[in-house]
Amino acid sequence: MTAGTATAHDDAPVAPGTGRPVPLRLLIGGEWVAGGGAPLTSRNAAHPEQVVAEGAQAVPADIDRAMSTARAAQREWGRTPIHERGAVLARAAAVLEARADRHGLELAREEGKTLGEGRGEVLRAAQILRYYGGEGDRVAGEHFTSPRRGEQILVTRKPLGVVGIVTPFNFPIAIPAWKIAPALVYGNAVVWKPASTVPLLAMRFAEALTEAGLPAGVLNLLIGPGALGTELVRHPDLDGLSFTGSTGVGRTLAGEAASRGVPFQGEMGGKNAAIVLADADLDLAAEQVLFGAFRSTGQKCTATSRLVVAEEVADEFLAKLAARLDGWRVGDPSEPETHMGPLVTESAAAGVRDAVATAENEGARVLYRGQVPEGGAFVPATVLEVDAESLVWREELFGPVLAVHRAASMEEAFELAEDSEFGLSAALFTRDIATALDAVDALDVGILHVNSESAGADPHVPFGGAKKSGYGPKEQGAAAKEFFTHTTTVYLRG
Ligand code: UN1
Repeated sequence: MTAGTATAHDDAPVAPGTGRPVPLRLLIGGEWVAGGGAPLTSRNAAHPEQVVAEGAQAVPADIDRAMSTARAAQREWGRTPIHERGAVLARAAAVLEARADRHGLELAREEGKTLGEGRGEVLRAAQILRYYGGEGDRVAGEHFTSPRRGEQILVTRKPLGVVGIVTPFNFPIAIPAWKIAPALVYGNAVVWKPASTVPLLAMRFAEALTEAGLPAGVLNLLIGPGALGTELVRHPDLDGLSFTGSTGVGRTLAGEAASRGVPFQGEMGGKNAAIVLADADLDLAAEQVLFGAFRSTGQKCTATSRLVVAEEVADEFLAKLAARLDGWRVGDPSEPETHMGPLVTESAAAGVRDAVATAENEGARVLYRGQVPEGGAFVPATVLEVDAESLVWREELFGPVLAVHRAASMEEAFELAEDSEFGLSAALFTRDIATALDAVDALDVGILHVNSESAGADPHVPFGGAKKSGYGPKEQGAAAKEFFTHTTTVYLRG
């Protein structure tokens, strides 16, 4: 095995925010190469006139090259001891930790989340790499006794082979880490297509792995449009596809994968409720609902987009939330005092503005609307009181919009929270342990937070949704091996 070329470009690193756009490259077979497709320009979400990175996209022929180089590299990588594979991930974690400030700023510029969130996300990617870097020290399979004398039964794990990874814009480095780290440590090779709005951060993640000594061909990065993801899932040589993104795209890819017998893992929409009951600590709840609904400008699949609040405390709670929003500074995310940046693109912002206007025309009552700067893809923090038919109650907007509904009882609150085809996460605010235990039974969600915001996920525990939010095995922790490996059951006699 030979190590790939470490960095994507020979130029000295450009100080983010000051210099020339970073040249975009694809990673195929360990070489950083220019794409053969249409030009791609990655712009600063707050200042669209500033170009963050630019280059040419991949074409379908690049998928063929990436797939065949991945297939060849996987044979040796899959036979490499898991501790050696893990050591590569741990070294990549150290690379990202050393560059957290620089890449955090690049992330804030390219995607639009704040500097603190951007830096935090780079460190989170490092934490995920470290977690999977230690996988060799954990339980690898199972051992059963046999009903027959002189026999034992072992269940061992093997990589799928060459897996496709399709990732969204909203966590440009953490979501790739939580798919690619387990894929690699379990011995798979990867062909990765990140969202075309965040190509620079994708390159940064791939650079960390190549600099850490990942062998050539084990990870291939293809930058390109959404259609490239469809081409990838249609490739006859693919052994699995892991996707995070919109429900519509996820269902299309799941259908393509199913028709070819390719295992599919999909993390899709959410319409996550925060439930604030009358006995809750209202100050804590206001802080956490603020974070859940408006951090990352509401662009998390785990964001709080619905609020169910007990009637008797609703006015008091909403006043506390509005007071916190008054202190929320919206602006350029690369300025340290900013709390909320723009949406990822102007077209994403236009979609959210349209949805809010439609809801208002249909009778939604505006409880709060914040200020935004001129220009850029900004949308004000918006709180709307709605009925359960409203589109902002039912559809995921992926923006800083909170739909509110009052509840007359705990039972009604749980019913309202359950009134969604999605079931990714929920947050419950109460001081009563019996109510919290009732919620564990009543709420059909993949992740339940009691007295904390609906977003957030630790690397060592399962992540994923119930109902229409998820498809296939869960992600992260030990759950990730359910997707990235298959079992061989060995009936062993001497
Ligand atoms: C988080 O809640 O911190 O796309 C992570 C998403 C999720 C990740 C959420 N898959 O937003």
